[in-house]
Amino acid sequence: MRIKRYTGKTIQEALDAVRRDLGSDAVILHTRKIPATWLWKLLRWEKFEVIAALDANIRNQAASGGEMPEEPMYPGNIFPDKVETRDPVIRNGSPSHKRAGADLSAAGAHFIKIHEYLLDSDMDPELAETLIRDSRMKWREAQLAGKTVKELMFQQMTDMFPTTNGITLTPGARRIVALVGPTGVGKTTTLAKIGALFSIFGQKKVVFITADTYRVAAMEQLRTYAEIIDVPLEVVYTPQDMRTALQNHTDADLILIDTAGRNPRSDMSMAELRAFLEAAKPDETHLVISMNTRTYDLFEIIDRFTSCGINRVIFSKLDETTRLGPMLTIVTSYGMPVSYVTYGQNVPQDIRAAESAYLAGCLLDTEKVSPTITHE
Ligand SMILES: Nc1nc2c(ncn2[C@@H]2O[C@H](COP(=O)(O)OP(=O)(O)OP(=O)(O)O)[C@@H](O)[C@H]2O)c(=O)[nH]1
Ligand SMILES: [Mg+2]
Repeated sequence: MRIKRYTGKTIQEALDAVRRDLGSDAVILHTRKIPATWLWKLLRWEKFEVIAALDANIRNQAASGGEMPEEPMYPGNIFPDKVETRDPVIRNGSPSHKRAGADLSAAGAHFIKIHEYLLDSDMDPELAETLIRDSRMKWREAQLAGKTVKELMFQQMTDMFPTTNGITLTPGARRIVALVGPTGVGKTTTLAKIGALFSIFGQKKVVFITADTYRVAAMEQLRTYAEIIDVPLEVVYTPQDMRTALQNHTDADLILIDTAGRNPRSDMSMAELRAFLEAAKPDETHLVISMNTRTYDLFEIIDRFTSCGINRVIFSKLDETTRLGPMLTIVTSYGMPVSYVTYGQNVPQDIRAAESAYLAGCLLDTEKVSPTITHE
């Protein structure tokens, strides 16, 4: 099977290139408008992308009513029984190579469907392509080891997700953790969830510090959580206040710092945030990003917050989207590990320490986002 990417000033131009190169049997996996750079906007340029595949075996069988799945498959149904059960060799692994041709074709159909699914999940097309290509290269070996296509893909993705499994405390050492991010992504709620996990379930000495003094409501929000969870809250107005607050709690196990939501495009507000963080010297700075943010904006957000020394990412609001592909795009592009994921407004239930297999499962829709509280 050949999978290739084509671009053109119009969709038609890209499709014509597909037809010229792969012929009219090519399968269109994905089309999209490429987000415009400022220069393109200025020049009023537009660019479109088409990902197409050609698999001679599959097409031949489709023509004879063979292995090609006829029905469209949607997220949540990417591993339909039809393909799985139709080919027991692929499902269970095979001791012989007698049916190797048929196996490859059915597996090829499966890979195409998974590729489509990954693109639908908003994963970066190049990453999706690499993932499929690498998996196909490992397919024969995996098949001999008794793996299904689904299991192979799952393993590939699991290996690509760096995670920290939440925050780890060292006995006798205080850990300072700051949460930063754009407005409204769930920083304060997430901070309350983490605080509750460590304080109530982990019996650790937790202290909240908030540097978000712009809105009375913001302070009240964290104060309410602090009262419910029964942990001290320090409100700091200046970087000097931050230093004093930290000196007041040298015996804490975990200091959780909430910050005001920042517009990453505002240099002044980012400089202010940096001043607070320089005073706090956090051991960990987690960037909270909401999964319902447009992919293009996600990159700008991360680029801008990099100046704040972020070294972890928290993916929030997983419950508000079915398109989770950007999670893998982000961690592979920036090499930044995921610490937590959140999937609802309930404190403290709707949070989970991030594990690679869980994230790969979410992405492949094999793992339902679960309300299980995990805490080491
Ligand atoms: N659906 C959903 N809603 C969430 C999640 N986390 C937080 N929220 C909601 O998102 C809204 C904003 O949450 P906050 O915690 O105030 O967000 P913030 O980042 O602190 O906002 P600012 O301080 O204003 O920048 C609230 O209504 C939360 O209940 C989540 O994982 N899923
Ligand atoms: Mg907040």
